[in-house]
Amino acid sequence: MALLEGGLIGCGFFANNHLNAWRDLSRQADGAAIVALCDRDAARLARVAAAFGIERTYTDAAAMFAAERLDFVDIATTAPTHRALVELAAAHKVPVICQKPMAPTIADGRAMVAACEAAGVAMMVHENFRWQRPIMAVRDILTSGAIGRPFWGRVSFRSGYDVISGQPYLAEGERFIIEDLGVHVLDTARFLFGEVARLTASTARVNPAIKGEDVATMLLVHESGVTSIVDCSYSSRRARELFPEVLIDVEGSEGSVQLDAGYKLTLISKAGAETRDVSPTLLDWAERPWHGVQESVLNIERHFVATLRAGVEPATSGADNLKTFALVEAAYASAASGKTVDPAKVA
Ligand code: NAD
Ligand code: 89V
Repeated sequence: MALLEGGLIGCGFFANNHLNAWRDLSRQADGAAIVALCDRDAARLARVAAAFGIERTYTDAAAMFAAERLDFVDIATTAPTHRALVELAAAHKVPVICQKPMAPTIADGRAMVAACEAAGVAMMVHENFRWQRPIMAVRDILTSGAIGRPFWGRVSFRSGYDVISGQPYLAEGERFIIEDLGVHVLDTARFLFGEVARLTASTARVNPAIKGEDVATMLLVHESGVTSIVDCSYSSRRARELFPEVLIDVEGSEGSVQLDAGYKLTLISKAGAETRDVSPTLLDWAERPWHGVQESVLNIERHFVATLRAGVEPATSGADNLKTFALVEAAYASAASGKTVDPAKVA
């Protein structure tokens, strides 16, 4: 079986993880390889191309699409460029995996999905948190029925980690934590508890050196009957720094499951109490504390390739991710108005 051949656009901070994971997948018979690289910063492009041994390079995405016959494109630029690049890929009938957040506005996100649908190409959003091993372990327990019918949950990310030093653009936007990190935890809540009927949010900016909010607390009422609390902070000074761990707590009619610090999972069910270590794998190119996120990049890319080969919709397709985007918009609207918002009514 031939490897699928892709191009990658955007050789910045996070792209190393994409490229390391693609290199792992190029060693699988049914995997994929990146054969062309693009970044508008020529020096950075040359550095990354040399590091990964990729010879075909472009400083202009349109030139890459014109010259290459790609099976897919991986877009690893920041959100303001996503719509134009996804529309370019659609115009060339090239399937896309595009980093989160999908776009600066939900209108842009809808246009991106429409462009790919009209072109008949797959579009997946690189929403990788639900591909983290510990989060998948919680979901497996919920779907197994071990805790009965879930009725309450909490998905929590609280950290004082200096994420701005690696990603300085995060300090500059009117929006910060809900758009950048909250999108992951809101997607995790959807993944675990299903679609959301109502959402209420409160936000704060604690760090004066950034423009947007760095703390958010959200109350979600899910269509399944679960009520969940989704909270995130980059201004938490705590005894133990947990970046980038997501902690999860779920209660059900027959038991409960908790994902605690240090990737410790505790299951209470009719069978009794059980504790498991659900630590992510430390891949040979990964480094702590990022290893869980890095493993999820490999998992999501593997899923994308499998769905392309099978011709089926990926789990976090563009259409699916619009539902998570609606939660982000609902959270900002609720925080601004002080009212509860129905995500289905987000304009
Ligand atoms: P970055 O600014 O470090 O890198 C972006 C790169 O894209 C830069 O090298 C820039 O020159 C290039 N670029 C921008 N527009 C371009 C264009 N039109 N054509 C060619 N090159 C272009 O950004 P980053 O921190 O690597 O983040 C990239 C994306 O990854 C963001 O959307 C961010 O939210 C996301 N991200 C996701 C995770 C995750 O866990 N899923 C983690 C970190 C970052
Ligand atoms: O950029 C991001 O997606 C961040 C993190 C660094 C935690 O992955 O949320």
